[in-house]
Amino acid sequence: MTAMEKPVYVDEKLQEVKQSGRLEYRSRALPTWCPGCGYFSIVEGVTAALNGMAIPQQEAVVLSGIGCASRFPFFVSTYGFHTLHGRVLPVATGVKVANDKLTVVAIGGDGDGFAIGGGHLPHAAKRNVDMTYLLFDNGIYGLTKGQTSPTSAYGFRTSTTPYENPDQPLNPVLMVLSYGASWVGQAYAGHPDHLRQMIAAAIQHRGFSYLHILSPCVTFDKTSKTYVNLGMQVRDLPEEHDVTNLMSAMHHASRTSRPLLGLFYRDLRPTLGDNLDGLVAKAGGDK
Ligand SMILES: Cc1ncc(C[n+]2csc(CCOP(=O)(O)OP(=O)(O)O)c2C)c(N)n1
Ligand code: SF4
Repeated sequence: MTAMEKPVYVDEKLQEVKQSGRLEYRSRALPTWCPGCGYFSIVEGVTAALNGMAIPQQEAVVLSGIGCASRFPFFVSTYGFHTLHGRVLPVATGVKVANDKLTVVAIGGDGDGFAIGGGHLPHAAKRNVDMTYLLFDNGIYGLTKGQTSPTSAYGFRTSTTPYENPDQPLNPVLMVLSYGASWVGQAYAGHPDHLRQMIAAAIQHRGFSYLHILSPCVTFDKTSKTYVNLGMQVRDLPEEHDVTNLMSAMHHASRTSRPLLGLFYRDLRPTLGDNLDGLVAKAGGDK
């Protein structure tokens, strides 16, 4: 496979691999997340998507920041590692620039990606680095035992906001659309089939794909983004939504009381790798 071609997800391929008992991409390490954590369905989704796309294991790299979400690389048998808190995107960009053939998946939580790491996302998006960023949004800092995060709901009580969160939450999907990401989608850990399809579609996209995944923290959030509440709130993007229409995507993203699931926006344009190749050619060098 060359850097220009992207692997295609085929459901039959996944079923075939499952029946043969050769399911790859599962590491021997069992996830250490709390029972019921939404992240379990994300690891299933990523494993299934990579198997269904038949990406050679040695060509996949999964990187993360720090947090419960960021434990992820331990649970898949690809290359990969924890970077620093909030710093997954610059490291993932470096990996992709060093070897354009790799399928690069970056992972982090809402604290990792939108608090300490919030400055990196606009640059990865506008550069159109050919990689996938899976953002696990539980609206809380799970690993450090339940503090308010940038996506915590207004009025949410946590150890750092015992009298209610006085801040409005960020709107990550709207932000990433405005940053110029070339693929933006939203999924929910409680809808595993749709989640798997969205993960596969994000990885298949040639360019910077951002998948926002709503996922309950069952240990530190008993009242806000629970399975019951999210299950009642989420709904699909309207069928008539045109995924090439940025204004329509932003309009739908701004309606946050009922989070919409599906593909908001897709744009095919040169990636960072394409642009760097162009520069090398102009300078008269070899790739
Ligand atoms: C530089 C630095 N600052 C703070 C921390 C402490 N810390 C570790 S994880 C984390 C937040 C995790 O929240 P999130 O990214 O939402 O992931 P979750 O644990 O909810 O999956 C913080 C503040 C750290 N590890 N490094
Ligand atoms: S603390 Fe929350 S986010 Fe972390 S593993 Fe447990 S349920 Fe999941």
